Amino acid sequence: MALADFIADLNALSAEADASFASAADAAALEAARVEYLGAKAGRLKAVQQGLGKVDKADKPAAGKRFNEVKQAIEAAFAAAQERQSRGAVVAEREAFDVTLPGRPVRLGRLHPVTQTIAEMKDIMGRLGFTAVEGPEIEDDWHNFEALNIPRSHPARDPLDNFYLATAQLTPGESPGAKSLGGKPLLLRSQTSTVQIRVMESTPPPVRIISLGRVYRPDTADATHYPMFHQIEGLLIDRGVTMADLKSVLRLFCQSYFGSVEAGGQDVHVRFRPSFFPFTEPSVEVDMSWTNAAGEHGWLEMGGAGMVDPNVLRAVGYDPEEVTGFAFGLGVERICMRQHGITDIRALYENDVRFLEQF
Ligand code: FA5
Repeated sequence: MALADFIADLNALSAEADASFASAADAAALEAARVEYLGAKAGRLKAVQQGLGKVDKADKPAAGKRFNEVKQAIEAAFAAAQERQSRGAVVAEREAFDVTLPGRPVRLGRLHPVTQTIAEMKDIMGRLGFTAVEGPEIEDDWHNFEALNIPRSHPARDPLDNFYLATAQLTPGESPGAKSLGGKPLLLRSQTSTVQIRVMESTPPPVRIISLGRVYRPDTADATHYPMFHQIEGLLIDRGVTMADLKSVLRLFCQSYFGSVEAGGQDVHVRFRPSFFPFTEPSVEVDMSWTNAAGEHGWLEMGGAGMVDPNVLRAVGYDPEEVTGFAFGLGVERICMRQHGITDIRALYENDVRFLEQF
């Protein structure tokens, strides 16, 4: 067989294959064309290859080279046709999009019940003239204990009752707070009373603030305790402040928070029970009366309060002969639970959307 004839056959086949791939209407037609031209057993390229054996010996290298070129060209034409088809399928799908279909509704999230309670508390206390301030959750023992009149020997400072941090890891420069601490022990604050000290250290009297935030204690979790919880701290310092002011503010706070919801317009009462806190003198436990939907009456323990101890005023540079003040610290979760009838504090932190979306 002459080389020219062999090459003419190859060129003709290549042109036919190109046309065939280009005109294949769908994936099935393209596949049929592929089998016709490139099929391993009975493909037409295979048939032309058999002619290679009949080409004159001297022409064989040139014939073989041309054969390989054409084979690659046909394979490339097939791949290109396949690519065109799949791109076309995507476009077709996009064009099939029905713009008249109703959209998928976006599910709105909502604030966590504790966050809602905090916002309501800030709102009520704001109306009573208290400014909300923040304090750090990692504290030194000066603000968490020492300045609050809790001496080194006090059992409240026991490592087993607090989350101390390994201060050795906090070399100066590693954390913004560490530098000024001079290697003093650090802990996750166990109460928001720390913020009283921070505010008084940086502000001359009069002071009228609240602080709401997380505190941490190694308490075993049960229906009313959690190792992380929130407190609302209140502090009022001025000339001539008395326990009567404390009681009035707490009663107004409780009445605003619960009055319309639980008591159905009934008066809300606040009860003080004698207690002890190193940073207040005298100190009290604060209870609030409540009536539930079934008309049952009871007392809810809210937290601690008292008149700021003169030692604390002195520690921050105030003159206890000049000014007096009161402070209180209430558990936010307990109040939130009472409002919504939640009976187990753990439910607030299990992140079960079926529970949380009810509030
Ligand atoms: C204090 O933390 C004082 N700092 C309160 C205070 C402030 C007194 C200012 C005087 C002046 P106490 O440890 O009792 O007090 O905690 C206050 C409230 O936090 C409790 O009444 C309770 O409502 C809540 N509480 C305490 N431990 C937990 C806990 N593990 N889980 C949830 N709530 C808690």
